[in-house]
Amino acid sequence: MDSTIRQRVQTAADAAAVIDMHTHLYAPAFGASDPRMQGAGTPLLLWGIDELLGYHYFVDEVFRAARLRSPNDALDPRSFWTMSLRDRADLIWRELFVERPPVSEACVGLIDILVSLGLDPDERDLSRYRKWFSERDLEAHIDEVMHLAGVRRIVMTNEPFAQVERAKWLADPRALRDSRFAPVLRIDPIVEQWPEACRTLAGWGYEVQPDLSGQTVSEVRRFIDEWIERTDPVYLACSLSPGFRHDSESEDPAVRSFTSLFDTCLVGAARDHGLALALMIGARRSVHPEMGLAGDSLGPTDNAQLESIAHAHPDVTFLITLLSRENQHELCVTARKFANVVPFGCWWYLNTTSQITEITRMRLELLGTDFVPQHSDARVLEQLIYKWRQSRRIIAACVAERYDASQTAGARIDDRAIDRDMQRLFSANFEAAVNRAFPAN
Ligand code: FIX
Ligand code: ZN
Repeated sequence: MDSTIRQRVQTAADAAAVIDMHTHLYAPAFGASDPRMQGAGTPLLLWGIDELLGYHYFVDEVFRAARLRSPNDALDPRSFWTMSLRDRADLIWRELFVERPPVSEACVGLIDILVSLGLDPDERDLSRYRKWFSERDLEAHIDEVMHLAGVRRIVMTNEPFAQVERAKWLADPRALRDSRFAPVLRIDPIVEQWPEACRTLAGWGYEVQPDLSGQTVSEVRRFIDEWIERTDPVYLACSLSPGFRHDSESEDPAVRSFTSLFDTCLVGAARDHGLALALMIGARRSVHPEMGLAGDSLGPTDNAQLESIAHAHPDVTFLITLLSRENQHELCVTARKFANVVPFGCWWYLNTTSQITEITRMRLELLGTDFVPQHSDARVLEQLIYKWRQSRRIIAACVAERYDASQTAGARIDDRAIDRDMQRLFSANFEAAVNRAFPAN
């Protein structure tokens, strides 16, 4: 490949400020963890070495590592969760970073974070890191992390069914505003756990019935409308299990009720408020319940369901990410058929070097540059650094390959076009999909 094109694309990618369209990070006003308190309270914005090591991507890794290293003394999930965050972090550091070289994607990512922050990644224990983080000023630290990651907006995942978060929004929504963070209204329980959501909504005073009779559908809409008003989200979101079925004629009452709530309440609200709807499909939750957040697995979904949704609602934009590798090619084809489908990100188990490379190549070949190549899904602030450095590098390399092919065929690619494409991939395609501009802070 022409090495100058590779360099030109990397330079443009490095200069492009990212809108990170899906994270689990929160503005500090929601309550932040305190590196000096190691896990006390129920903070929403997580940061610091103990939270980084407590990340659920390390939790499943540490169980495997500990068992293979010492089969007769395997770690038990129940006792693991009775340990303090600090003790869990010590254990994970020892097993995954001291006893062996860090190799997995998440392990290499943590090394990248430490080095980027100017720390020596070769410490035997965490004391120096703990001291370093405890001396940071959170506000300045957020700015520095965003600068290192090249991120100009962090899109949150705001969940009105989560008690701690709900209380914050009910108390004072204006106090939660922070120009670095953008809200998203995520309402999985309405479609994924309707009987339970129905009880909760009834407890909050909405006139809802499990069989959707009476005022139920309009009351669910009232709930969503109120939360749109309260949060001013940049899009609506929900996650669906891989086996979801969208069929208003189904003989299965649960499928009919899902379809009715989905079409009337979620899509209806998106349409009426001019919002895009993001669907994150494919997580099989709690296959190993004792593992907590690390207990979720995945499965392939039936793309025909997605196509029926996209066809039924041509006036609504659907931002789609699928968790199973097996679904990625089909999603590109679905997006070619339905311009209201915008594939985004390489989600969770796909956020690895090999999978980002494979998926981004495929998307560029089938969709040109009309998609949103990545989101970080960061749960701990500093993860923005490694997730975006790595994705930027891979996405730039994949785009450079396509320019190289284009040049070989005879096209001329100038620097302005490269800059424009990088802007589109890292921010403008998302802005177009949600029909909103996010000026630099
Ligand atoms: O549903 C989601 O948004 C998932 O991304 C998370 O629930 C998951 O735990 C995660 O953090 C994946 O990266
Ligand atoms: Zn997520």
